[in-house]
Amino acid sequence: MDRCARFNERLKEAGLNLALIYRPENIQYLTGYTGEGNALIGEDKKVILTDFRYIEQAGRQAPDWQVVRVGGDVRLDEALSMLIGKDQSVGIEEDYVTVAQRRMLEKALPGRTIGCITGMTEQLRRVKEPGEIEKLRRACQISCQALENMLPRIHAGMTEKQVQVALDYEMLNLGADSVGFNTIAAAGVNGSLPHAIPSDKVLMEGELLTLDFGALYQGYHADMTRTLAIGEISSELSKMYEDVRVAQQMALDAVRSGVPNKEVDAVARKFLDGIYPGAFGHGLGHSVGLLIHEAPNFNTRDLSVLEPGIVITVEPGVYLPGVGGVRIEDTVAVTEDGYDNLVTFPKELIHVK
Ligand SMILES: [Mn+2]
Repeated sequence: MDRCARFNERLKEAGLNLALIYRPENIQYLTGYTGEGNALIGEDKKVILTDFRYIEQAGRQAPDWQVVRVGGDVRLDEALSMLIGKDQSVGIEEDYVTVAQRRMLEKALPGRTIGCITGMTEQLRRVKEPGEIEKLRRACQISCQALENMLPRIHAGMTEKQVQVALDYEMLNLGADSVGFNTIAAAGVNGSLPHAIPSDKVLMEGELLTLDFGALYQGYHADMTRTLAIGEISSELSKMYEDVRVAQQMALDAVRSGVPNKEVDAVARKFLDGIYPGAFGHGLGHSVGLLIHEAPNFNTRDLSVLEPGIVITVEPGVYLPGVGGVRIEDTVAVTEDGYDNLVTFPKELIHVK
């Protein structure tokens, strides 16, 4: 069954005739179209509503969808009042649509029921199709190759920002559509900030350098982290690296279909909390796809169970203020009896000059 058919089945179960989609990534998932606008979907309806700038693009990317031009002479509310029957109900993503947009709909669609489809498309997006996994694999390959290419150029004396630019350049040069998110390059004491913003700080001998980055490829996000050593580092930092590497491997070993997500988180957490109490303060991982952060997650609260086709990160870390930090992250596709690691870059500690 194709995505639209599966979506329509859920829509029917929710007792709704139509859904008006606002989230760009959900529009892309259901239609293939990546521009601005809305999608209206139902049993006998596949309509993309957009303005002049995107009419041709929508036709190319979503050939079996009707494209309705809005803007200019035709307002969105007028188009919707014609497309949605007086006796029909329509669902919207209540967690995304603004109050103003909802008021517009209520005014444009008198008498129609406006229902909620929050999470309906996201539910379908949890398990990736083989074609999606291959796009994620390509995104990860580009990211791994980018790091390999720029590794010989990393050295003490350059700044975090210079590292970021070099890594981003390599990803784009290797065919990434763009970077999937702002690259993190955090050296020395900045490494204790899990989401550090690259600064003018100069890399120094004896420091760790955490690189968290990922290419965007055909809409799909890679996510990987490696921590490198600048020259020789203290035994304290070496041990910290090794402990995180062991925790990451323990978590990977726990990944397989049927395992509760929070159990995978617990494996790494128990190990790291035993050595560095409170120093691993974030979840072990998150799914990736059309967004960099998707459900399900590896954390203490996620109640779901792993299934084949879930693509999720495994990224334990230790963060010690004033000392630094280590994080190691792979993106893996869950399989029946384990996982397929989409990130192939080695994890033995690499010392750069
Ligand atoms: Mn991540």
